[in-house]
Parts: sequence; C-alpha cells; structure tokens
Amino acid sequence: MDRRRRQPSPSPSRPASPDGAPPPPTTMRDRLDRSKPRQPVRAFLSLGSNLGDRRAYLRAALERLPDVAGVSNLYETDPVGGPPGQGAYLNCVVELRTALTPRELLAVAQAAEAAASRVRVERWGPRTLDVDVLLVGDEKVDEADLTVPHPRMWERGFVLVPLADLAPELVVGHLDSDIGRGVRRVGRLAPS
Ligand code: A4P
Ligand code: MG
Repeated sequence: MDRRRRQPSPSPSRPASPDGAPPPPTTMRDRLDRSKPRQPVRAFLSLGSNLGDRRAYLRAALERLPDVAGVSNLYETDPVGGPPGQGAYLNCVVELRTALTPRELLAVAQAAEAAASRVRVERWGPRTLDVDVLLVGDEKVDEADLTVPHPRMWERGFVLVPLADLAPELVVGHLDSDIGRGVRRVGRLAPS
C-alpha cells in the first residue's frame, strides 16, 4: 500500500463545520493544544429558547451535541435583559464529557444556533436558540469572541439553577435566596 496516500481519519469527537470540513485552528493556543492529546473534561453548555416551538429547538440542539453526559431539568424562566414584552424562555444546561477545546465547543454551539435558523436582531433579543459555553474543565479563555467561564453565568438564575441539578458543588457560594426567582421547573427535555 502507498502509505503517502493514506489520509488520517477524522476524530469522531471533533465537530464538523456546517459545510462538513473540520474547523481550522484559529489561535496559537489551539495549535499548541493539538500537539498533544487532550484528556476529556467536564464541560457545561447552557441552552435557551424563547421563540417558536421552544422545546423542539432545545431537543434538536441536544441531538446535535457531542459527548453528552447529562441534561438538567427544564425550566421556564423570565427574560433577563433585552426588549420589554419578549416571551418566557425555556432553559436547561447540558453536561459533556469531552476532549473538545473551548473554541471547538463554541463552533458546536454556533452550528446548533445556525441549524435553528437563529436571526440576530439585537443583543438579548428573542431567539429560537442560544447556546453558550459555560465551563470547560478549569480552562480559562479571554479572547475577543470567546470568554470561558461565561462572564455572566454566576449572576443568572436561569443558568445556575439548572447547573445545580448537574454539579451542585460548582454553584456553592453563588446561590443566594433570590437566584431562583422567575425560574420555574417544568419537567424534563424528553427525547422526541
Ligand atoms: N461569546 C463569548 N463568549 C462566549 C461563550 N462562552 N459562549 C460571544 C457563547 N458565546 C460567547 O453572543 C454574542 C457573542 O458572544 C458571540 O458572537 C460569541 O462569539 P450571541 O449569542 O450572538 O448574542 P446574545 O446571546 O444576545 O448576547 P450575549 O451577551 O451572549 O447574551 P447572553 O449572556 O448569552 O444572554 N433570559 C433568560 N431567562 N434566559 C436566557 O437564556 N439569555 C440571554 C442571552 C439574555 N436573557 C436571557 C437568556
Ligand atoms: Mg449567547
């Protein structure tokens, strides 16, 4: 066999971009990261929807996610910020056990949003689907288009209450008595 012609097979856990190509490394940190195998870590994504068939958007997003290890309860939550009069959100948090980098997880999140035909009109405006990268092990990223841990997560009941379902030890010290206000449990995100 001519070994020079053999192509490495793609990693099964590496996400494809919407056109099917593997995402390019975009930072020096990513390139360095790829020189050695990454160990899987616990990562958490926040899912939210307040437009259209909210459950269906969340279910479809869940089905797209790689390396899923757990899903919180589902919560209906009052909108935080944004224009007045927008509808209530459905929110949940998904735990992954994954070797993907924070940037690869952002690509996964944005591909899921694109698949939900999300249209960006205004910040914190109504959306079919919002997927945020909350935590990736104990990694920290502070770049123009990616901040991990998510900078606003610790003050938000719609994030912390579902996160507490999966990892109560991570939210200790952040749950004050008001954090659950406007956050109502509405069961689970049942499979379709
Ligand atoms: N970005 C940077 N870091 C991250 C990260 N860790 N995860 C950048 C995801 N994205 C990250 O996000 C704007 C930019 O943030 C992206 O281009 C990405 O590169 P966006 O999703 O386009 O816009 P947005 O969501 O309107 O803005 P933002 O600031 O991300 O809003 P949040 O903080 O996500 O809040 N109320 C309830 N009840 N439930 C909700 O789910 N969500 C929001 C959005 C507001 N109010 C809500 C809810
Ligand atoms: Mg967002």
